[in-house]
Amino acid sequence: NRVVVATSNPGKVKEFQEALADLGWQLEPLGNLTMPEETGSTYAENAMIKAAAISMQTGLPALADDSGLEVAGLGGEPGIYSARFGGRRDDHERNLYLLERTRNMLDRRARFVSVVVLAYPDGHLEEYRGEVQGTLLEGPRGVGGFGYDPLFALPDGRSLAQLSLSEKRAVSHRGKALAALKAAHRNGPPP
Ligand code: ITT
Repeated sequence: NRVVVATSNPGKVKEFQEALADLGWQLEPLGNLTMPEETGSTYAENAMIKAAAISMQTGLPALADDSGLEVAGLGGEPGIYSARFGGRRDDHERNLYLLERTRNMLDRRARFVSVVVLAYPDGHLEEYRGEVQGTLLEGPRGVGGFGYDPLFALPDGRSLAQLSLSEKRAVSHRGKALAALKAAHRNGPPP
């Protein structure tokens, strides 16, 4: 029941580990494998590309997530390009850029989307999706999480960066996608 976690994002690794702990799978890190280029045009395609590439290379099932932030006032940007929004590759720089782009913006509705794919060496794929609706803050709040978490507020006003791992799991896009994966595997055999 070994499963490779096909992500280079340490924040995602922590969330996978916490969410899937009670499945009893042996989650293995990417190690020195390199992630493929994300050439798809949807979250699902990119998650599939990542999971399938790592499953092929290792001969083990592999779990990948492709996710993004969609801001209503930006016409859904940055979406699948969230990791390289404005050409910035560092979380802090990207957050500053997002604040610049959304300064005085009136429609601050936003959502996070996650598509999780579990790929098997025989080519079989499973796909799970989750979303969370919220609003974009005008400045960072909280120090937890990763990526855009300090700028994304839930309807109760707390940002995702103010939540513990388990609190974030209960409400987040990735938490919901992983809950669907867990439900599908609860009584089934390990991968
Ligand atoms: P891998 O492809 O190696 O998994 P990545 O960080 O490049 O890592 P994505 O291509 O899916 O992953 O990019 C998604 C980006 O969207 C990510 O870098 C964050 O900036 C943002 N993001 C996704 N989920 C998030 C979350 O739960 N909280 C905050 N930001 C998130």
